[in-house]
Amino acid sequence: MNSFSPGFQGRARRMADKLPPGQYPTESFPVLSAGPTPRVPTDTWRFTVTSETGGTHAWTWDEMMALPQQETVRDIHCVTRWSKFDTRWRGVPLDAFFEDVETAADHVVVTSYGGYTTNLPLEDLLDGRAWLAHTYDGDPLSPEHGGPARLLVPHLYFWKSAKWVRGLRLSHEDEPGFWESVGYHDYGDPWREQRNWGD
Ligand SMILES: Nc1nc2c(c(=O)[nH]1)N[C@H]1C(S)=C(S)[C@@H](COP(=O)(O)O)O[C@H]1N2
Ligand SMILES: [Mo]
Repeated sequence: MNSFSPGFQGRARRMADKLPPGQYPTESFPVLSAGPTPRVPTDTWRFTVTSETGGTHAWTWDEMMALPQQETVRDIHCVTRWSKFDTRWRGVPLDAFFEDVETAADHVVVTSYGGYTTNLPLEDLLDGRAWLAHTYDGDPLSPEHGGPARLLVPHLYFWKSAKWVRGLRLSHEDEPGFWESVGYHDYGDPWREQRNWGD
């Protein structure tokens, strides 16, 4: 008897198709934080979108939770080479926060409680490609993984998914964030292996 059933090979092939170059799959959920874990109570939590002209929109926790919620199951890819398949999140697609925002800017700097920043093209946050996530695998997102709420931008390396997210600042200029200013790739597409400057 063949030691690999067709079912196993089919599953292995599907897994390989899900794995970007240079990555390995993991079942665990590593914690990667550049500093201490901030504790952000939901009663003082705010999420703000600031346009390039300085206009600000802000949401309290309750206002954010009253927006249309979505569950999404995604693969995530860390530049330190682990990938985790089929992670299950609940949160608000970022499109909802831009409904009343007038902007001509193309770039966003994401800011976090604790001081972390990361930069993205605005279009990568829209059209259902990014979420403000507050629930992981059915439970409130733990502080270590960015609770009460983090960004989820699964199509880019996971350093773009800012934990303890506080706001988005729109800009005409592309301003590098925390990791991008010390050598990480400006965009960070895992399928093109954009790990570092010049990749
Ligand atoms: N605020 C903040 N967000 C962050 C980080 C961080 O240090 N601070 N690390 C980034 C990196 S490098 C990765 S790989 C992921 C890790 O998320 P996890 O700890 O939930 O696995 O968060 C990203 N978001
Ligand atoms: Mo990372």
